[in-house]
Amino acid sequence: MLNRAGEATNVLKEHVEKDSVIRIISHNDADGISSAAVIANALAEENVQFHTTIIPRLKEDIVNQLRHESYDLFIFSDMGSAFVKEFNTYKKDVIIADHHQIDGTESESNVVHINPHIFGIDGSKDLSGAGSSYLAVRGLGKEHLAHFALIGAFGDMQGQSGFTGVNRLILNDALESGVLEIHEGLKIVSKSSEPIFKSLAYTFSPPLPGISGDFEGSQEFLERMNLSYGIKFTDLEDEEKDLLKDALISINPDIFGDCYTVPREVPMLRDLEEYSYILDACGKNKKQGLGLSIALGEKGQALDAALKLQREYRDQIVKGLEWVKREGAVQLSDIQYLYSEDKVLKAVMGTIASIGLSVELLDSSKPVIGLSRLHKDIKVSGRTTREMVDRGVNLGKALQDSSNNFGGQGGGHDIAAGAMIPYESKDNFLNLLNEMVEYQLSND
Ligand SMILES: [Mn+2]
Repeated sequence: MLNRAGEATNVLKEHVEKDSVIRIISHNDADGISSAAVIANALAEENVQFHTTIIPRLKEDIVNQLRHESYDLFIFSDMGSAFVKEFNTYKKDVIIADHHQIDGTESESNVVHINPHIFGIDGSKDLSGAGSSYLAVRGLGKEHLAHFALIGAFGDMQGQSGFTGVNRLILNDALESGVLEIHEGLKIVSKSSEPIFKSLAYTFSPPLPGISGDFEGSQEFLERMNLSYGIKFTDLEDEEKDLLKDALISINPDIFGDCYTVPREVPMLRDLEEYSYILDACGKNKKQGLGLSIALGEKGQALDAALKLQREYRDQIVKGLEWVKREGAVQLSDIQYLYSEDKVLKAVMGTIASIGLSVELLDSSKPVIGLSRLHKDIKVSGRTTREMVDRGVNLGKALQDSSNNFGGQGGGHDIAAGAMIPYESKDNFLNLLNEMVEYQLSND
């Protein structure tokens, strides 16, 4: 795997020397934006010209359009592994730095394909797209950019219970280069920018059942301890902080632990996990360019705009979780699903499926399928738990096969995946998916 990344580094070096113009295409989630950031920061430091585009999904028409663009090197990050066959016929060099499931196509000599799955490494937990991207530039002496790989990992829910696999190697790079520090603390968000009841309600990871995503629950929790919920965490007295810490630990011990911080960053971006939430909020609100420019060093107004987006986005998630709490999911024998045509709920469907599982609003013994109607199609987001994956569930495969059956498209990771299906096949699709999950569980 590191050898393969080294091949990519050599290709990059060649193009740096040739003064090539490079095209970067990346995904619009926190991991994808971090992927683009690590590569773009590295190239900018080498004074190379590049052009970055962040897109929600790589599709065949985009792949075939790009081949005609006059760039010397194309880099696809946090996406691309599904299109090796097409890249093989590009007349230019291509680097794929991905971690999604692969189809086994061998790459031709113009393509360097970095993907943990090729090497038997689990791309859903041990390496993110930003991690693959970081490995491609690491050999250019870019260890001081390693934290972007970890921000991407957090974005894809990989660092929340500690980093494993290749992510650990990257963590060591970040610590050794001095860009990152680890210290113990309460892992609640926006300690110095939001009133404490919101800090707690906006803390989704680690999950605080009864508090995460629940303003009322959070206020009641604080009132029971006689803490004034309207002030900021940083304004609490030391003994109040201790009281709060003990009460939170009794709900979820993971709430106290290692915090990963980049001391040279502005306060708002200092915590890696919060940094990933900000990029996520930018991507989800179609402001991926804003996220990328922040990651490339822009501050001031860009940060204010991102903070506003983040607040709106968090309020949408809270609204979504309140809806889940009120309505619950529709149960089939082996899956459960959420369906909405509401604009706000549709935008956060995948997120509330994940958080709904982790804060125990949803039954964790069945995968959750979030369905959002988009005109004639339905966007499908599937989420499950590590326990279900260990019992045989592979949502990436199930969503790919079931959506293909109705002329749709899908795929992703075993634990989290997505698809797009025609609206009219909704019920048949759900029944087929249910059968597939049932089959996966009975045949493991
Ligand atoms: Mn990713």
